[in-house]
Amino acid sequence: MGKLIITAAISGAEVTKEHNPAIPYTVEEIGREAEAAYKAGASIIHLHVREDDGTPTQDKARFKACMDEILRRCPDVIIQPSTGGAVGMTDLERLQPTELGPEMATLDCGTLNFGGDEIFVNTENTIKNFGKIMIERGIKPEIEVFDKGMIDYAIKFAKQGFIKEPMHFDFVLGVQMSASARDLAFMVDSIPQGSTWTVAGIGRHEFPMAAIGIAMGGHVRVGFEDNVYLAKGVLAKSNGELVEKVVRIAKELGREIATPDEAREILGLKKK
Ligand code: KMH
Ligand code: ZN
Repeated sequence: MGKLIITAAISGAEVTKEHNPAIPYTVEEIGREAEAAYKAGASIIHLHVREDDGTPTQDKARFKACMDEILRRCPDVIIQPSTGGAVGMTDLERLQPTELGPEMATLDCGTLNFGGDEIFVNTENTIKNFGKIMIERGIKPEIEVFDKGMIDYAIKFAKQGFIKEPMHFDFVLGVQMSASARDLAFMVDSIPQGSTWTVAGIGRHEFPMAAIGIAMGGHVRVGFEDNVYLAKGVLAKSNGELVEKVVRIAKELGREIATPDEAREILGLKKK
């Protein structure tokens, strides 16, 4: 089996210091958490940024400050800004970090329920527009899929020229769709041959999904955005601890960890 790419979703937009005091808000905190994840074995940092008080923002200048700080500490890491941002943001707000020309960015391929009355809106036109802009700006999308229909959208929009192939998918299981081995196998079986994939299990599903994903030859995302616990009732002290746990599982299952440059090769990224 090939090497394992670990993505660390270090901050998210919804979790707060009330969930876990280690959630990073400031530029310094973001940099420190990215470094902890990178040193533990993460080759990709999936990035949301905040104001100092924790308010989620897609402000380009704030992204630039955070990305500069991350690259100062982890010069070769792959930074993958979110274009999802937080529920309720406009498309124009959400697209701001793509102006910085990152190697990757997320492309959410459908609308979904996001808890309570919240709906995370991604219309067909939004997806197509984001896809087109990413092609123009030379950014490899990570296709965020929260249920199987979003894979079908990605395939349809790739055929129409809005997404380049081979595609890289992130299966986010445990938000709208359930998270079981059967669910993951169904998703993997539904993507085009030659695609790459990562699994992000939400909450208590994080490590079971990681273990199954590693055994299946896929890649893994962990981090505070998805889960704040190291084990039941034990808050993680940093994203580094979550990545370390995945590295331990991978070692037991015989998967070596990819460096950022090895991850670039696997994903077909051009280093910028
Ligand atoms: N915060 C969610 C509304 C992404 O990063 O692209 C969107 C999200 C997905 O986290
Ligand atoms: Zn995200």
